[in-house]
Amino acid sequence: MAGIEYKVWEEKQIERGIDVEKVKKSIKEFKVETPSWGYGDSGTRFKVFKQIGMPRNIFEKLDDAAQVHKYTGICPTVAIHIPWDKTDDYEKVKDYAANLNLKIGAVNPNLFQEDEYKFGSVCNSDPKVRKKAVEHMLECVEIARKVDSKILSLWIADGTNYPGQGDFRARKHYLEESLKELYDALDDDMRMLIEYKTFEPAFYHTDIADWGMSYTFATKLGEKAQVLVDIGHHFQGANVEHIVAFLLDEGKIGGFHFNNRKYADDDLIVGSINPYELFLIFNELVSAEIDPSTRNTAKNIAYMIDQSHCIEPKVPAMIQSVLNVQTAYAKALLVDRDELKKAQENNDVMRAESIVRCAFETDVRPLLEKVREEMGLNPDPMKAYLESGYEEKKLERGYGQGW
Ligand code: PSV
Ligand code: MN
Repeated sequence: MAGIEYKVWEEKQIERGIDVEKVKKSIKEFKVETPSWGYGDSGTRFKVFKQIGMPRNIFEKLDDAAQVHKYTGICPTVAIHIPWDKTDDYEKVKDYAANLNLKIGAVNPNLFQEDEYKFGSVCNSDPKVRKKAVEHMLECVEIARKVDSKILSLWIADGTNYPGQGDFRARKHYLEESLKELYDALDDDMRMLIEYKTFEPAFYHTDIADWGMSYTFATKLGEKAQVLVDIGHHFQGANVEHIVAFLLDEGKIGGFHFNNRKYADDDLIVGSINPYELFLIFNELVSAEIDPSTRNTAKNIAYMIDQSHCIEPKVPAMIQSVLNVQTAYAKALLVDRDELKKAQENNDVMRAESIVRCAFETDVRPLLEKVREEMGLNPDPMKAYLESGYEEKKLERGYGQGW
């Protein structure tokens, strides 16, 4: 059935001048990381609803991540968060992952959960606290070496709640000094990604509030430092695709975190609230993949789902997220780039807008089913997973570890 539909679909795209084989190749090459913390219990400050069958340790988180990779075929790496995933044998973690056909991806230091960090970690006015935070980041570099990861992913939760509480410029200097220590400890083939967030957990100011600040820190540090964009970390109405395009052009975007939000950093399933925004972000990414001047940067972006699900069953929520990301990417590959360029050069506003929207409105399900078949996967990953019995088997674990 999918085959017949696909033939019709393919003919239509070829008529439009789309190189379908090239599109399929790009979809097969596209990979997205999943986070270890997306598989355990999570919640809000009001309540963590415990689910039965949650992982009790990093190994069981990897078991769950392996299911996502098994059915989607595009999630071969898993990000870890220290100390949530702390263990005394990282070799074992690496080998365990390898046996599941996985690798460890970004290593995330945790600079927000110790009591000492009440007034900040690397921006704290107390040098002892800053030292502790830097040592933790250096420990994460060691861990990255052990698990063979090349990426340190930094989200600094520091900020203040009231005017006058902190000295903005002093805190900026503390941050620069701390990041420099981390930067100097990186191996030549490692990168550090600097994430920004406009708000939360601090409410008056955050020390890395937007992409311009991340960009400034990364630029001062050097080539191994890049900006990480997380969809949920902007003010309402921010044009995330423009930020992405700008950073691509500067060769300074190194990571991207997917999620969706309605009001704040809600960690909803990516593409569930604003699929058009997701598509427009991919539109910029694909356009940069084709352009020789930005291709290298675009091809080296570490893509990751960054969602801690509250009420959703974790593995299905992750599979759905991955499928939504893949769908947006596939649609962006169908934008008629030559026609769009012509329309832009002619200032043909209506035509340009309709070319972009037309790709978004294209049903890519026949294409994705075909690609999955060619990858040896079930064309319907969600159904295949739900029928596999894994969700039921997971219940034998009882209650889990939390993050
Ligand atoms: C908190 O906002 C956050 O979601 C950041 O985006 C980090 O990437 C993640 O947690 C893990 O620390
Ligand atoms: Mn993030």
